Amino acid sequence: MEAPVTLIEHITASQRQYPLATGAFTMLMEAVALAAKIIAHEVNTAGLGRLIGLSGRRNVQGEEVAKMDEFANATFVHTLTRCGEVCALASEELAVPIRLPGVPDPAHYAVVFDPLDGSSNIDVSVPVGTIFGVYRRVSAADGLGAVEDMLQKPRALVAAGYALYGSSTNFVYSTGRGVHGFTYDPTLGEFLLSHSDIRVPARGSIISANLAYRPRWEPDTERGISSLLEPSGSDTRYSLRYVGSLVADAHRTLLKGGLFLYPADRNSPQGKLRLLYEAGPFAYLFENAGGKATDGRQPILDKQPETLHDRTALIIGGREDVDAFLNGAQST
Ligand code: P6P
Repeated sequence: MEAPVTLIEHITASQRQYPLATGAFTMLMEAVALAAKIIAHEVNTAGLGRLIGLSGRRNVQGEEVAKMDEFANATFVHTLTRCGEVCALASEELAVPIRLPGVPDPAHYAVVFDPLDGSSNIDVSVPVGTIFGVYRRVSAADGLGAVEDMLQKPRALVAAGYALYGSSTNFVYSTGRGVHGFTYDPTLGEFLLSHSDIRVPARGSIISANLAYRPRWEPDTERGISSLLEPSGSDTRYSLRYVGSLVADAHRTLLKGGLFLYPADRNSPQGKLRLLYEAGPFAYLFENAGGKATDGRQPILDKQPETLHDRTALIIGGREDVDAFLNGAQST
C-alpha cells in the first residue's frame, strides 16, 4: 500500500508550481497546521480538562468568550508569530490586529482567522472549527504589517481553509488550485490526504439554516427559501440539517452540496457572520470547489471589508442550489 500523502508534502508539491516560491508560504501553513493539532487535542479532551466553560471575558463583538476560545486564539498567535512569515494577524477574539516585523526579513503574508468558531457547542460535544484566510501583504514591506494588509476583498486571498474538530479532525485548504481535505491521524501526528480535489455537487438535497429566525427575514429571503421548501404543486426535494456550528454545516455542504444560509434579518441587518474570517474564507473554498457564495446580492468574494469585524449575510452551496434560491428570492 502506498504511503499516505501528508499535508506538508501536499503543500510543498503545490508550491513547486510557483518558480518564485521561497518556502515562506509552506512555513506559514506548517504553523497553521501545528495550531490546529494543538487545538484538536484540547477540544477532544475538553470534557476532562480545565478549559471547559466561560472565561468571564467578552470579545469585541460583545460575546462571552469561552476558555477554549482564548486558548485557541493564543495558540494561533504563538505559532503564526514564531514562523516569522506573517506581517499582520486579525482574529475574531482580538479587538485590534497584531502587527509583526517578520523575522529575519520583512514578512509577506497577513492572516485572518476565527480561532474557534461555534465554541458554545463544545460543552455538548458538537463539532467546532477554526477558519483562516491568507492575504499577500500590500503595505510597504519594510517593517510592521498594517491593517490594510487584511482589509482586502476575499477574491484577493492567496489561501484559505479550516480545521473541523469533530468525530475526526479534518483540515481543508485551497491555494486556488482545487480544494483538498485531510484527516488527522493522531498516532502519526499528521494530517493525511483523504479528500483530493473536492467538488461541490451542483445540486444537493440539504438545506441548512436556523428557521426559527424565518419570521425576521427580509421578504426576498423568505421568497427564496419558500420556493425551495414549499415549491408550488409538489413536495420539497430538500431535508433540513442545521448543527449551529458554521464549520460543521459548511463542511457537510461542501462535500454533499445543498445550501447553507445565514441571511440578514431585522435583528442583524448586516448579517451575523463575519466577512473577513468566516464568510470570505468559505466563499473562496466554495468557489474554488465549483460552488457559489453570495450575500444574496453580490458574490462574497467581491465584498470590500471596511473594518476587520464587518458582518455579512452568507449563502453558500452547490451552484444550482444557490441559483435556485436566488431565482426564488428575485421572483415577484
Ligand atoms: P445561530 C456560532 O456561534 C456561529 O457563529 C456559527 O458557527 C454558526 O453558524 C452560527 O453562529 C449559529 O448562529 O444564531 O443559529 O445560533
